[in-house]
Amino acid sequence: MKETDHKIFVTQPTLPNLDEFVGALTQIWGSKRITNIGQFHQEFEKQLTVYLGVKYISLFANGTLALMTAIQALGLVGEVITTPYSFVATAHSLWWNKIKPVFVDVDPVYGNLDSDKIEKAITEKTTAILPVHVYGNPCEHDKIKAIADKHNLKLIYDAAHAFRVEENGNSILNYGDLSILSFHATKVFNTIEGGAIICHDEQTKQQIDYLKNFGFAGETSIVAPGINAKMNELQAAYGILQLKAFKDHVKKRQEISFKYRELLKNIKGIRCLEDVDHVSHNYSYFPIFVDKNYLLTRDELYHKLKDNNIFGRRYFYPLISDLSIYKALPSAKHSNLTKAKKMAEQVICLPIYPELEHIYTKKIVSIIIDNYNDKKLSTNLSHFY
Ligand code: T4K
Repeated sequence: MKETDHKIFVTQPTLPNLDEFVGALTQIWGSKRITNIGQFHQEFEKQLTVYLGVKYISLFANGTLALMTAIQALGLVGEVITTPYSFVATAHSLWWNKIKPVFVDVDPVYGNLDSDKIEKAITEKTTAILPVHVYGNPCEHDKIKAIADKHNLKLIYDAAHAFRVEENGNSILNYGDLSILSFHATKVFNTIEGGAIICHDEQTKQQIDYLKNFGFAGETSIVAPGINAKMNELQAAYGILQLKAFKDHVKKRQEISFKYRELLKNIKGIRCLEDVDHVSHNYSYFPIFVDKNYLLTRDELYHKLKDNNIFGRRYFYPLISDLSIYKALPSAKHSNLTKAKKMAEQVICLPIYPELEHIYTKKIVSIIIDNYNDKKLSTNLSHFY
């Protein structure tokens, strides 16, 4: 196939070694234990706590069910302060728990909840704060925790993008009362579908384990109105194998990120995100922000890439607060969410995944640079080739 005919998507999942997976499947076929917290589920939880540097982890069928259950486990009601600049599952998880999301604007650089704006949004109905580590970049945890403590609020992090992100050598999954992960096929670490809740004590872990299994505490004892949200044995076995290659995958993603950044750094009207000091990143996404100084609008560039078989994504556009389900909420007004609105209107996530070949990153950069006829940049690009 010619390079020009090949479709490149925003991501492509990495899969474990097939022979090793068949080995695990053979074991599962032999035992006939395929779900309900079997041997692989327990082993994967054990390995993940060590691998991620967290105390307790409970595996889930997906990140959305993990977040819905985390909210239920903390007994949240009323209003929860969150961000409009995220995937819809963040707000939907509140909706499923009959909680009103209160949207607060984001910081204009990384797109995380603006900690300086949280306090103003607290009312007598507020029970928690639900920030998102967008693209895996850590929120301002110290400031947010201080606000939560001062107002006696719970703190749940939607850490769907933050698998193995560390700040000063500590996992950011340890922040807050609870954090949730997503292991969806499009995530930096996948179990096809999957997710997890991270917590700090055995009692909370036990409660979460009950909730993800209908509330069963024993054969005839049901202690809560739980749901069925368990990860099955096949996915857990797949996940254990995925751990082996994760570090190598992050290294490849980092190389691609650095190349994109180097080549795009002098393009007028294109902004990339820089690494955060003292943070070890997972390079899960590569967002660029297109402003009016670029020769095309964001959507023109997005479609131009598409016309050339490059399928980036506008994560996160539209803003959650602009969706028909949420836009009538008082906190959804644009006047309050100007930074989030701007980011949503400027973003394109460029393709990034370990197996993305050099010729395609080169092609993507060329398409962007072709709109900017500067000889110096062509020279710059020639280093890359
Ligand atoms: N919180 C946050 C902050 C999240 O970002 C998410 C999920 C959640 C919570 C909820 O977690 P989960 O319940 O999903 O575990 C994707 C994902 O479905 C979603 O998991 C993710 N966030 C969101 C940001 O992106 P789509 O609709 O953009 O995915 P889709 O199917 O269009 O895939 C994108 C591209 O990836 C495709 O064009 C091709 C490629 N792809 C995709 C799949 C599924 C493959 O090559 N192979 C595949 O199997 O939502």
